[in-house]
Amino acid sequence: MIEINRNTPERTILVALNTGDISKEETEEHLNELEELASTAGANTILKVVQHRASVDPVFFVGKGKAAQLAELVEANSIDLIIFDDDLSAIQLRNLEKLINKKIIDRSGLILDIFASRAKTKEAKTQVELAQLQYMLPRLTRAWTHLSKQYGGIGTKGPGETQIETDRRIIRTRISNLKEKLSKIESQRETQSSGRKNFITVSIVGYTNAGKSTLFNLLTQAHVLAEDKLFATLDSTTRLLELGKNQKALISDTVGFIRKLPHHLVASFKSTLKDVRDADIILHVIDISHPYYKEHLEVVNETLKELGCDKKTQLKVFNKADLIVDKSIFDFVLNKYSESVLISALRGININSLYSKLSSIIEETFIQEEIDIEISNSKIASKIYSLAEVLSTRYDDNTIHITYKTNRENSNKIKNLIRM
Ligand SMILES: Nc1nc2c(ncn2[C@@H]2O[C@H](COP(=O)(O)OP(=O)(O)OP(=O)(O)O)[C@@H](O)[C@H]2O)c(=O)[nH]1
Ligand SMILES: [Mg+2]
Repeated sequence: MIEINRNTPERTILVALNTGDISKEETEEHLNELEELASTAGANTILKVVQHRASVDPVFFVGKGKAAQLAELVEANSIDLIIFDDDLSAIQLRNLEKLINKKIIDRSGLILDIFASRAKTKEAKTQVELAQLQYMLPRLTRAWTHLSKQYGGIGTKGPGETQIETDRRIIRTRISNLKEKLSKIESQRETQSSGRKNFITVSIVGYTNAGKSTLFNLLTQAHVLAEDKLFATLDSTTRLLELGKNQKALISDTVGFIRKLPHHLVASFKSTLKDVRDADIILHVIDISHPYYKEHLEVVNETLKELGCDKKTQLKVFNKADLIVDKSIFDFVLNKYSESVLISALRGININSLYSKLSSIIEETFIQEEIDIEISNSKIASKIYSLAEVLSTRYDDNTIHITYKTNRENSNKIKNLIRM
């Protein structure tokens, strides 16, 4: 595991490579975000280095000259740690470590480290450990360099390799144990959530630090930790949301997204993200005061796609409107994104408009229907209970009249059941 000493901030250099696919300003913004991540992990950024280069160097990631320059900067500035904004291959990592002789990590390693230090529940801890081990497995060459030093360098390939093989075997066993543990947690969740099917479910998603937990607390009087830090929330919390007109929904707050979120992390957070995958409606919170809010919005939509949630009904909630000086941005946003609302979760501005939008989406998404089934067909009746909110049942000779409310997808399922 990557250890970052949390007592004395490690003096750090951040490195980005621009291969011409994004602008200079964007690279700068990516590095600023990396600096925030680094500071969340307890590192102190001393220098930021950008290299403009047509392609990634397979040997050192940056060019050979740049790598040598990094080694000099490390010496001159007593640097402890170098963080690369993109993922390094095992070979690049090994070569850089040999050349620079300091701890080197990449963005994924940094994000995993933050998740590891923030994880509180058994579920989050298991998920993070799984992602960390999967990330580590192909990078075990570091142990080789470590051992080769211990045994005296070149010619010690034998013992080094044996050690790596042993380490790999231990890690693989641990990975399969963790996967088993997670699938148990997932099936427990399945049982817990089966009682929720009668409710409409709303899931708050968004870029990290957008204000999701602040909004969740405001809507539900919950006390989820909300702070000006990346990844303050790692778990899911669900509460009842009362929207008036007898409308009730279950709403959940969950972990935020970020660009270049490690793939293993998304995969192993599947059980935490179950609320998002099961949701009827997505409340997508965007920090409109952030200069790169449009990019954040895209990143979140991409991640939702990865989770198979891109077709769900989505209401965009542009938050932190209180920080906007140039009000013309409001018109722009409301024109560009039709299903959207502008609020300030912190100051409680325009929350009524959010309530009424949400309420009308629920009205549109959920249709009320009535169906008649034969009393002997009680199996279908119980299926309807699991697919819809049953409003009333009336018995009449051999028939049950059921009135229910459900979304279109489940409504079609019910109709198919009757046809069978
Ligand atoms: N000015 C202003 N600040 C806000 C608003 N909403 C949230 N914040 C602040 O933004 C910071 C992040 O808020 P959170 O609610 O923790 O954000 P989050 O999206 O849950 O973040 P993570 O869980 O870390 O992904 C906190 O310092 C909040 O006080 C708002 O409407 N206006
Ligand atoms: Mg949060």
